Amino acid sequence: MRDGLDHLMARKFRLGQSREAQDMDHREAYSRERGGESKRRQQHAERLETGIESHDAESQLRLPDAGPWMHLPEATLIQRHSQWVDLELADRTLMRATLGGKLKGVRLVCGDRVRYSVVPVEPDDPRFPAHLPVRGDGGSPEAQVVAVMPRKTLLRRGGIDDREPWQLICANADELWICAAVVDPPLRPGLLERAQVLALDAGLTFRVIVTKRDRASKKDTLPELDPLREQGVAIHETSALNGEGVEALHGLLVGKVVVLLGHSGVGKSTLVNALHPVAALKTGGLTKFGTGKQTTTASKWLALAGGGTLVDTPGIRTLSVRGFDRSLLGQVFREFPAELMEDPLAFDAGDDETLDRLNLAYPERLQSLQRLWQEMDDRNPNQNVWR
Ligand SMILES: Nc1nc2c(ncn2[C@@H]2O[C@H](COP(=O)(O)OP(=O)(O)OP(=O)(O)O)[C@@H](O)[C@H]2O)c(=O)[nH]1
Ligand SMILES: [Mg+2]
Repeated sequence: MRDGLDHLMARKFRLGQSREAQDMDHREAYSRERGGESKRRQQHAERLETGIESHDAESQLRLPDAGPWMHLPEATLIQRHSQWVDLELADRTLMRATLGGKLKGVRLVCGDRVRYSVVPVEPDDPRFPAHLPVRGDGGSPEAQVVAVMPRKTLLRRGGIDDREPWQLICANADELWICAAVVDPPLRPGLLERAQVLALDAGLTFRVIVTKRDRASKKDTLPELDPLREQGVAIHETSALNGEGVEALHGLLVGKVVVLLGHSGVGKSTLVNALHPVAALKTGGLTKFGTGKQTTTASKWLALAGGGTLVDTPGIRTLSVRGFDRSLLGQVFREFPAELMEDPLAFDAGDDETLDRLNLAYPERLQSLQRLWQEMDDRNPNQNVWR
């Protein structure tokens, strides 16, 4: 230490600098460094903006190799919590687990098939409160998830900016059922098209479930569904209250993993309870504005006695399609002519002459197409650097 100080003093002396001069040096060096850093930030932002550099959004979805852990038992992740996850084991019992260090930075999602090892936990471990369902004789054997198996499918939605390019909804599902109430809450424009994009991207069968049929006369239908009906999308009219159409859904569920998606208050959890009374999920009423109350707060995987699986999800306001491939839109807006699908933004959706010339069956869908087209390419680079 002494040597080091001597060395510094000697150096200072050699340089012949006063303390003041040295302080000046430091300040200058500091501001030069700061200047360099902000320049680097600026250059980085420019590179992102011009597309020279891009965030590898897919890298966030990559899973570490599960190979070394294949000797461990496999389970399904049925619900995520902030600190732990709930697993359903092969014998259908539940177990609470933490995530192993190897999975740091890996985003797990409801429906993931994981490998776990059983670990003894201290009874006072706050991550395992005593009132939680514990498997076995109450001796608190719990688990640690150490690996995630490759996903058969991955249902995801676009994130807000490049720091979180994807928000994961469910892994290993087969079908996406979008729920829409025939009356309250109203269907937001674009929700159906967006859900269709998500289903196409994940390779899931897409169905529409119209709920609360008992609250409207047979004549009342959702006009937004007409284009989908023409495309041959399956639309199922149901009422969880009087059981209409519920039995038919049982048949569709056999051997399938189905994700229910829709606005808050459309009756997703009520439908799950009708199909699977054991679930006894909490359901909520509607606000005075006819919107839902965000009753369900986390996705939950529910294996049915009949062999299928339902995944109940929290209500959504909208679904971002940021980052999805524009070629998917060709299948969603199938009725539109090819010239329109090449560059939808080249057409003025507010111009009657253009609309007459294009002779569209559902001209109101042009605006929706344009919005989705733009959103898919929305890079929002300024939010993704250094925050
Ligand atoms: N009349 C009628 N009401 C229904 C039906 N299904 C659901 N509801 C009512 O709609 C309200 C909302 O139902 P939930 O099942 O909590 O809706 P949710 O979609 O799960 O809502 P979030 O969990 O907030 O996303 C409740 O008051 C239900 O009783 C139905 O088929 N008929
Ligand atoms: Mg719910």
